[in-house]
Amino acid sequence: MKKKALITGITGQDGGHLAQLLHKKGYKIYGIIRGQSNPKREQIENEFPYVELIEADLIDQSSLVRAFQACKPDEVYNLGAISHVGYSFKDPQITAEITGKGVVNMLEAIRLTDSDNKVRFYQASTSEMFGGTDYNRPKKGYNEDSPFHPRSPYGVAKLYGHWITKNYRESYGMYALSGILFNHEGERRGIEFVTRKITDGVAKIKAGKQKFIELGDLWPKRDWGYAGDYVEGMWLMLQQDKPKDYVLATGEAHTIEEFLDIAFREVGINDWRPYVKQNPAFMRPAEVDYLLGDPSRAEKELGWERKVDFPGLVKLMVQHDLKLQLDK
Ligand code: NAP
Ligand code: F7E
Repeated sequence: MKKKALITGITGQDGGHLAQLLHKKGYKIYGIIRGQSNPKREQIENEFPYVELIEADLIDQSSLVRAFQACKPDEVYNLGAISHVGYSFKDPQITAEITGKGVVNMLEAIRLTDSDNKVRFYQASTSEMFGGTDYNRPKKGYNEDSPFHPRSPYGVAKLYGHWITKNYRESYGMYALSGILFNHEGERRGIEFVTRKITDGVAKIKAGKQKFIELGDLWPKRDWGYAGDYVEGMWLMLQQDKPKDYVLATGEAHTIEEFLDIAFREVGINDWRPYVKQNPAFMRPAEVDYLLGDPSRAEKELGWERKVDFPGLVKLMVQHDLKLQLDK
C-alpha cells in the first residue's frame, strides 16, 4: 500500500520541493489549493501531474474536514501560511487567521476524522519565533530549548501554531511535531523574498532589462540554507518513533551584503553598490537583526545534513534566474 501524504501550501516554495521528494519516495500525494480560480493551479497541474488537488482553505474548518475525509492521509505537512514577514505587518489579522488559527483548524480536523489517532502531523514553525532574543542566543545558535521573542505579527502567529501543536501532542497523544526551520531558499523561492529578489534582479541587470534593485536594510544576518535539503528534514522528522520538535539550520549566518557580493560576482560585477538603492518602503517596523541556528539535534538524531552551502545556494539561484532571462 502506498503511503498517503496531504500537503497544505502546495503552490508555495516548500510544497513544490516536498511534492518532488515524496513522489520519489513512492507516496500518493494530495495538495490543498485555495480559491475559486487560483492562478497557480495550472502551473501545479502541469509540473506535478501526480499530485491530486483538493479545494480547501486553512480558515475554513469544514473544508479541511472534507479534505481529510476525502483522502485519509497517513502524513500531513502543514506548510500553508501567510509567510511574508513584511506583509504580516500590513495585514496582521489575516496573518493571525491563516498562519495562527489555521493550525488549530488543521489539528481539529484531524481529531474529528482520525478516530484511530494514526495521522502524523508536521507543523512549519520558524526561526522568526526566536526573533529578538539575540541577547540570549547560545554561541552555537538557537536550538530547540532557546527562548522565544517574536518581532512580527507573522512570528507571533507562528508561535501560536507552535504551541498549539505541542498542546495537541500532550493533550490527545497525537503524533504532532514542529520543524523550527531557519530561512531556506532556492529556485522556487517567491520573488517577494530578499534572496530571490536579488538573484532575479541580478539576472535582469545582466540581461540589460533592469537598472538597479531596490532593497530595505542590508545589515540583518540570516542563516540561509537550500529548500531541497530542508524538505528532506521535514520527512525525516515524521519517520521517527516518537514525535519531537527539531531545528533545521546551517549553523552559519550571513548579511544581505554578503549575499549581494556573491550574486553580483557570479555575473562578473565586482562592486554591486551602483546597482542597489535603499528604499524605506522595504524596511519593517521591527527588524530581526541576527538569526543563527544550531541543527545539532537534527544532525545527531535524524542523520540530517545540509548539502548545499551558502555560496553554492547563491550561485544556484543566480544561474537559474539567468537561464530564465536567456530563455525569454
Ligand atoms: P510560501 O512559498 O509563501 O507558500 C505559502 C503557501 O501557503 C502557498 O501555497 C499559499 O497558497 C498557501 N496559503 C496561504 N494562505 C492559505 C490559506 N488560507 N489556505 C490554504 N493555503 C494557504 O511559503 P514557503 O516558503 O513554501 O514556506 C512553507 C511554510 O514554512 C510556511 O508556513 C512558512 O511560513 C514556513 N517557513 C518557511 C521558511 C522559509 O525560509 N521558506 C522558514 C521557516 C518556516 P496560495 O498560492 O493560494 O497563496
Ligand atoms: O527577509 C531584509 C528583511 O523577507 C530577509 C520567510 O520565509 O524566513 C523568511 O522571512 C531579510 C530581512 O525573509 C528587503 O528586512 C532587505 O531582514 O527574505 P525575507 P525573512 O523575513 O527572514 C523566515 C525563516 C520565515 O519563516 C518566513 O516565512 O532581508 N530585506 N530588503 C528585505 N526583505 C525583503 N523581503 N525585501 C526587501 O526588499
